[in-house]
Amino acid sequence: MASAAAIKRVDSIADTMPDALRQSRYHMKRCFAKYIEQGRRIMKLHQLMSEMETVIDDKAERTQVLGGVLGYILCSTQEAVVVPPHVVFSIRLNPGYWEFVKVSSEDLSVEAITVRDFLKYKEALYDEKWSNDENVLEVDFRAIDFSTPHLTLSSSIGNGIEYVTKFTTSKLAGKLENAQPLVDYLLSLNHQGEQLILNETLNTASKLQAALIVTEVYLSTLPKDTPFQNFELRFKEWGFEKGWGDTAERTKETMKILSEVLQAPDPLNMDRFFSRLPIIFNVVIFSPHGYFGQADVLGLPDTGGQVVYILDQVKAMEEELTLRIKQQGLTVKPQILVVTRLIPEARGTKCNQELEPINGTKYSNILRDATAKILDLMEGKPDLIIGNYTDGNLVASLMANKLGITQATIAHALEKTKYEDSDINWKELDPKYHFSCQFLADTISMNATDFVIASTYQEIAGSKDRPGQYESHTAFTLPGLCRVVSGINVFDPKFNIAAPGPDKSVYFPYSDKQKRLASFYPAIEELLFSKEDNSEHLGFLVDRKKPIIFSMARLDIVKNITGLVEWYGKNKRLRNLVNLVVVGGFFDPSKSKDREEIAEIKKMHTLIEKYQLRGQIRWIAAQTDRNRNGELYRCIADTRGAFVQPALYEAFGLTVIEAMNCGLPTFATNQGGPAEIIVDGVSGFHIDPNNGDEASNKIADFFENSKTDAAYWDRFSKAGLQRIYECYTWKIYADKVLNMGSTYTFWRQLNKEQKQAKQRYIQMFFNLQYKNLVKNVPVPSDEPEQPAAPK
Ligand code: UDP
Ligand code: LCN
Repeated sequence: MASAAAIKRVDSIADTMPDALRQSRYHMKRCFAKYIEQGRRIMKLHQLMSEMETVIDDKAERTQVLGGVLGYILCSTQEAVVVPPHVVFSIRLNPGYWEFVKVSSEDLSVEAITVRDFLKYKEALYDEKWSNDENVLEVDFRAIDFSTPHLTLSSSIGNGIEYVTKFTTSKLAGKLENAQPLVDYLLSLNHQGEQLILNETLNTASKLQAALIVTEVYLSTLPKDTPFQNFELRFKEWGFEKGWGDTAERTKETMKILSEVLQAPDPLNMDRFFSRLPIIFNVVIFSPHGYFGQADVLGLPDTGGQVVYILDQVKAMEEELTLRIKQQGLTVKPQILVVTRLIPEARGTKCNQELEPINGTKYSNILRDATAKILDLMEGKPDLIIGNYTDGNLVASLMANKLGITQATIAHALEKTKYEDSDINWKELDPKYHFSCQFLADTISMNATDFVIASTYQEIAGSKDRPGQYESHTAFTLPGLCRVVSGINVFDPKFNIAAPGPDKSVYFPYSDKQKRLASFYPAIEELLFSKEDNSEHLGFLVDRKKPIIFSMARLDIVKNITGLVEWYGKNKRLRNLVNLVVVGGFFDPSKSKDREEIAEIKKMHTLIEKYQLRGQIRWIAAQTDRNRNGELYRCIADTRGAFVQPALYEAFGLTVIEAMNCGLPTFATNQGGPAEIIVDGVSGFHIDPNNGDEASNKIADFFENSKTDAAYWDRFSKAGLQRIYECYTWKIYADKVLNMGSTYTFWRQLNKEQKQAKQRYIQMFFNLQYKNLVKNVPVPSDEPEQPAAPK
């Protein structure tokens, strides 16, 4: 394959493709003739390639054709629309960079076309009349994005806060007066009406600069640990209020950082200064999806990793907020409210309680009600609103706009990329999944929000070969409804990566012998090895000396637990080496109300019979006790086993980091977040869920190597742990997210006009289009469920 170097960044595809086609003119003419043979259709890359293979059947010739620029362009193609005599390509050379060209199969001429034209060709295959209508609704968020600076390098995507700090710095640079917006912002800081940091005495940059110099000298005369209260009154007279620090030393440091910023703004000091400012005290987190509770909910419909993520996130943020507020010298108590649905029929959970304190926190609660109650409980407005998943993000956007508060969104998983052609096919899928509402709600909230928290780079901008989840909202079309020519720009500096971590008190290494929860051993022994089937487990393990390969997930199609069972069933070598234990769903399909789950339960039974797996497999029903689950991972590690996450697509994959933090060598899908969590062959292994033979042989190789070399297993166990310590901890997360909260609160202030313009556009779209669309979604009842769009 040709390298990227063959195409210079300045050249467009329309510039380079004609020459490339000319060089293989004979083969290309035949290839394009083949492509148009079947008439109008959409072709994906694998179809383009396999039809090319039938035309150029000589491998050496094919390699030669694909070896040049042409190969590079073709392999970067995401899809092609065949409209004889033309083939229209959408090409993505780099994450975030798309080009569209129209190639004539007759003379191989190439014409650059716009994204709008590309979408029109595509949608015309589904609804030609609508597509040709000049007056269809076009959504174009780029048109109102007139002043926010954007990134240009694919490699910078996801580092938004770093660039926002740089952009802010340059806005404030130059003359001292340019720093006035910062002074105004500092003057606006308060907690429930009590002024913080500055008062009106210091209302200009020059007054502030002079006062800081004098005050720093004064602070140098005090013992370092002098409490702020000792000089509070004198400070007030000079124009300084509380919030700089708890001691003379910390106050002096913070002042020094601000002096540096005023002298010559630089991103490093700017970032340090904002991380110290008292901006965030009260946070509201929206999570209306599924059953939000602290016990007995995991495994209920729509209730998976998000709930785990949010509860762990609250603990980490409360801890970090408490520390920061103390260091700011304030006595305020932080408050975090998780707002969710109150479910009267709560299935034995606490989801019918209006207010429930969050375990492991002092000041955080779950609230199952809305705005007025929030203002009441917090005794004022929150400082930051965080949305979760489509519904939570939309509600958060509405409330943040209403109250004028900084907003963050967390997708966990966007659904659009999980189902091929889900946009263009929306009419067919809507009765089941309501994707039209979901994709537009996602697009609204990702535009409305001040910053986006993503777990991985791939979530935003994908990888070299696969577009990111957010990136798939750049342009799409819902024929008959609207054409989104610019949905989101992944180069917007609002995108940030802050990955979650495992709860270390629950998922700790198997080798931490003193911490192990021995009280669970009898139950786990029963769960894994007892001989009789019951309502909690099915199947048994004859040879208990073998290591165990383990997987645990909701029993959704996309989780592919049945795929793993089939790979195992087919691979004799693997079956000889290890036993298989899977946790997921339950055994009686008539008890499920979820179509996908029912199908998967039936498939599990069929596979166990088909491959005669009894004696080598243990299927355990969904588990809700996190502490026992932690011990279960560790007991699997005791067998010197491994964790396997075989999903067809996984947005992030909490089980992957939980297993790794228990010291369990981990094999995880290369489709989605796990591809980034694990460095293949170093901290674990990637497996291709679409190539079961290769995946099961990779796992078998690992166990063969571990058999001949005992250190081999240990190496991967330790490297997995190391990876989590370095990159996936809630401490790193909370620190990053609170810094974002502070920085983007100032940023939205600096870009007020732009923000307002966008908000007006969003409101119009929401009121005229979205509200009508939502009316078509039936109110859920307790009837058999539509399969929830997976979480
Ligand atoms: N989980 C669980 N019991 C189960 C299945 C899953 O406790 O039977 C937990 C698992 O430990 C993890 C979360 O649910 O914390 C699943 O999160 P993940 O990100 O892997 O997938 P999601 O369900 O969010 O798609
Ligand atoms: C939703 C998913 O699908 C998972 O991949 C994530 O790990 C989980 O949410 C937490 O963000």
